Amino acid sequence: RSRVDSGVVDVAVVGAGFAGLYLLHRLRGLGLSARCFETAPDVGGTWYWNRYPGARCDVRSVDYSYSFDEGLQQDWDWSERYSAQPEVLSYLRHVAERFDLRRSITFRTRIVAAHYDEESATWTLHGEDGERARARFCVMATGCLSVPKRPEIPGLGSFVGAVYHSARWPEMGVDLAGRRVGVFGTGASGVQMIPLLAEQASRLTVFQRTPAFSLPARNHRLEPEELAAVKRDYAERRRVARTTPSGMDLDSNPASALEVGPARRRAEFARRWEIGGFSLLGAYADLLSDERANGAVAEFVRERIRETVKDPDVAERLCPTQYPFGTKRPCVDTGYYDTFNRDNVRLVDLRETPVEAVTTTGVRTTAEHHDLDCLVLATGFDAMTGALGRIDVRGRGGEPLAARWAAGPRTYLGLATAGFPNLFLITGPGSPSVLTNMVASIEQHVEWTTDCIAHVLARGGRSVEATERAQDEWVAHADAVAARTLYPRADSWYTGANVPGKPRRFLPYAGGLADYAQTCAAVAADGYRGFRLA
Ligand code: NA7
Repeated sequence: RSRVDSGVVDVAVVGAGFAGLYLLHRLRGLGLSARCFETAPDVGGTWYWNRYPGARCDVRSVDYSYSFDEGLQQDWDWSERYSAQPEVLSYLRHVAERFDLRRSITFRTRIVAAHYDEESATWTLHGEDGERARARFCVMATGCLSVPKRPEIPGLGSFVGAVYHSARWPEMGVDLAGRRVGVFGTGASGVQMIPLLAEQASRLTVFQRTPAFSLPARNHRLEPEELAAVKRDYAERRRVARTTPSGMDLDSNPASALEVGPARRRAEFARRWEIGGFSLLGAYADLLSDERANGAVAEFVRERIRETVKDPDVAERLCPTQYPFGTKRPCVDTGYYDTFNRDNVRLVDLRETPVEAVTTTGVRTTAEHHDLDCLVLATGFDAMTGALGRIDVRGRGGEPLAARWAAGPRTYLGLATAGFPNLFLITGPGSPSVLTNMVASIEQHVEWTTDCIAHVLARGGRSVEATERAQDEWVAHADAVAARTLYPRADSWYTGANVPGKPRRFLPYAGGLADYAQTCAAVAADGYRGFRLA
């Protein structure tokens, strides 16, 4: 904190996760001064906070990593196909050391306000403890899943045992041996931790509101030969990834699922189920746009659940039917469905027996009282807009961002928003980000944003701002693209439906990373079309 610069830097960056770290590196390379502010005492962002048992990436580590530096990708050895949180965090610490980034980061500083002053064309950032910093540009690298969401359950505060949220898991870990544990949430976090909680707890009660579609990770240690093969061809692998909608090579089949008969379709689904991870998503081009194609893959997954879970009643309750397959990001698990064959695990279906209240000693549903020693909340996040919404951002004329976005966020390309000059968002609403390999999206955003800033400064410009018109067009385009898919049908954090009172909008851009990146490049090549440069 003592190192807060009282002068004006070129760029202020908020957040020191994957996005913030690369921003610092790139800005330095462009000869610009930058200061980054981070709430946590260390780098890592989402990988700093999410320490729950089983936390790991759902994109292969060799792809869920920076591509910008050949030396880095050659030197770093991932130990597993999907690395666990401690390894991803070590990687980000390594990146911070390797590129000497820590000296530009002010840790333990939560930014609570960012105000633009038109006269000086600068942003002033305010920290929670009175810190102040001024910068010509402000880049929000605040993350899409960084504000944990607790469930609205009456009595939660009265529970006498410990309550842990997945995204605020204690650094020391938690000893659950011999304890009766209840877990709320069967999204990605719940699905990853439930098998491990079941191994530790004397009894595990899973309170499920909506079942997830979960795909087998087929996680394994990466043998030296496998890793060497990736590294031999790393540049090409990255190049191919950048041509895909998801920022990772899923060996996507351009054909429709309806072009082939049921037997061939099933064989293709089965082949990809064996490969594991998101491979199934690439089976046919219309899985996320055609109801019948989607119905076929959804039923295939439900068959795998019924095949794995021995009690048919439990299996049926674990089968998702409430939303199309893939319209919530599928989970990638190790042993999730098998866990429900254990004697010490019980599934409570909250659609049948809703929770009435958390009591001092457990959870009371409409059917019974469950005595518990400890509660785990894997109940997700106020996603995509949550972190930004907690900062008092004011643009031209002192206008608050919250007012502008009262009916839902509006951006141009997910990167900028009209009325807020010199403000950029990394993986903001209206960008493909959360539908893709996040690191690939982050790299594209960081490169575009820093190039734009460098362009403005090189021309002696003071400010750059998205026009209302370009923003309206982008929002209309993003809505039209989403409407051609099944995505908007799910109640999820993609639509804001998991946060009471949040306006319902499909938040990410469903047009895919490759096409989106091309659009962004064309905008830049056209002299930053849709932006007003002053
Ligand atoms: P998610 O995917 O938002 O999952 C949250 C889960 O918590 C989901 O199953 C919710 O059920 C459940 N939930 C939320 N509130 C309640 C209440 N009040 N009662 C019962 N159950 C509740 O968050 P995750 O952390 O798992 O994953 C987020 C992303 O991180 C993931 O998509 C990956 O990209 C990485 P619901 O579906 O709302 O009925």
